[in-house]
Amino acid sequence: QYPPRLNCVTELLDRWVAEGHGDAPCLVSPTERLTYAQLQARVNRICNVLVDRLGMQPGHRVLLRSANNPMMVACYLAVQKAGGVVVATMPMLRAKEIAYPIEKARIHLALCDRRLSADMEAARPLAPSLRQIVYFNSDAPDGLEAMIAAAPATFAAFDTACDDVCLIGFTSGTTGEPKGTMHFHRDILAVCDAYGGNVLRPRASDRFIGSPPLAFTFGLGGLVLFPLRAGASTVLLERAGPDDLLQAIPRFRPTICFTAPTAYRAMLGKLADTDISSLRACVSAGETLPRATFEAWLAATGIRLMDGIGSTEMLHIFIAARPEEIRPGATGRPVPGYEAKVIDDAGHEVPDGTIGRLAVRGPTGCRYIADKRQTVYVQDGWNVTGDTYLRDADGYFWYQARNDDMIVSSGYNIAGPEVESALLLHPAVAECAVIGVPDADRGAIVKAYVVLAPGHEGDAAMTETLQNFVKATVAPYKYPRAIEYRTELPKTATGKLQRFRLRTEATP
Ligand code: 3SK
Repeated sequence: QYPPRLNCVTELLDRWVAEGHGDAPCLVSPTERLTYAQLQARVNRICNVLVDRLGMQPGHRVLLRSANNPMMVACYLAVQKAGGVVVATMPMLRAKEIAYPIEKARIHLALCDRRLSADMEAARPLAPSLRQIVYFNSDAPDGLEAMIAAAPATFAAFDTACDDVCLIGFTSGTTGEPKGTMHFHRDILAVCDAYGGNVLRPRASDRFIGSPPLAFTFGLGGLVLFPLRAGASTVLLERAGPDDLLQAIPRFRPTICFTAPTAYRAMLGKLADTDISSLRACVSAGETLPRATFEAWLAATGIRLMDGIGSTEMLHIFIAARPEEIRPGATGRPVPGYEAKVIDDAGHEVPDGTIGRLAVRGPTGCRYIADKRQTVYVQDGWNVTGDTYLRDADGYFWYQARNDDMIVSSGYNIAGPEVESALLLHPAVAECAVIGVPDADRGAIVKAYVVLAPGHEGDAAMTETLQNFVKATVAPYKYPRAIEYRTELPKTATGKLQRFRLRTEATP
């Protein structure tokens, strides 16, 4: 579908300026606004600096470290336009976690927001491959802004092949040890055209907003790739918790929001004084969307949350539904261009209505750098994502659990997330995680870790109330026999619950 020679930045950015769309708004932040033409000029200047002053060659991998802001986006696009490979890292990572991708991907050059310099510098001794760090959002004489001031504002995109790698996304998933996933120039356009073009269908008049970091491909797609592919604009917020989003929405009047179910849930109680009428579409991913959150958001805003499942390995969302096709509680159907099926442990497809492992294939797919887990993720040409699903007779996929979140108790299969969804329907529950813990009689029992909403007490009476509530909401055998109250739950940098940490604690 894509030409053999392709640089994705030509299609995402240069094309718009060439077609007379250069004066349209592109990047908006609380401190800066850039049109397409202004972004292109900045990207070109950075390209010239990368090539002429920093010695970057096509194929070189460049580490990017920053919160979501216009300079981060300009650096991201410049590395790819000059033929390099972006390796973006979550802003909150510490020295050891920064050193890991540097060594794994053998990175020589880092572009880093100066406000993240402490951990970046602390990573240097742990990352011998790294030769140079250039800081941006900096007024230092050797900072990137000083370097680009004198650089030309024109640059011809490097003539990359459509299957040259342009992005390595690191994922720690929900089980530890990070893996680097490689993506091609054509993959970048493929996710825009598959999910963006068929499901989200943005227009040039749209304005995107959201919370995920651009280092997480969910955020990269929702806040950079999809808006730019559509000629639309995007709001970049360095701090984008639920309260920050609720402040920014009336100010910037975005039309499309990308965030996680927990953030929608947190915003729900605070909508009364906030004008969010500019929003027309809200995408929820990164974690499964509890039906209660879908219903409550619909009742409060009139908007049907668009659930989706993606992965860093697949680059973006591969199962979802258009708003008019949503079945509350189901993730959706394969995004056009992707195929999905449910398989058993031997890899055979199971009949509709049977719970099994999700396998998917399409225009994007998993390519780990030097990692034995490649053969676990890709089996017989299918990407086996680690999620347990059921497909119904109409082809809708219903999330059950991560494969390791299924609890077998007294012979019953219990999906931890289903019990979580039931608990979340109770107004006293702010957040929860459900795991199986070993039990001499039952093999395992269901245990819930609960963060209570303000004003509630985690005592024996509350435990009984929540247990009875779950018994009345789902099949009674699924109720949590143990409940522990916490002030917070372990999560990955991208906000996914790390149930494995709770399992490790519970099974020393
Ligand atoms: O669901 C996810 O975790 C995800 C990961 C990468 C890109 C997109 C999504 C939704």
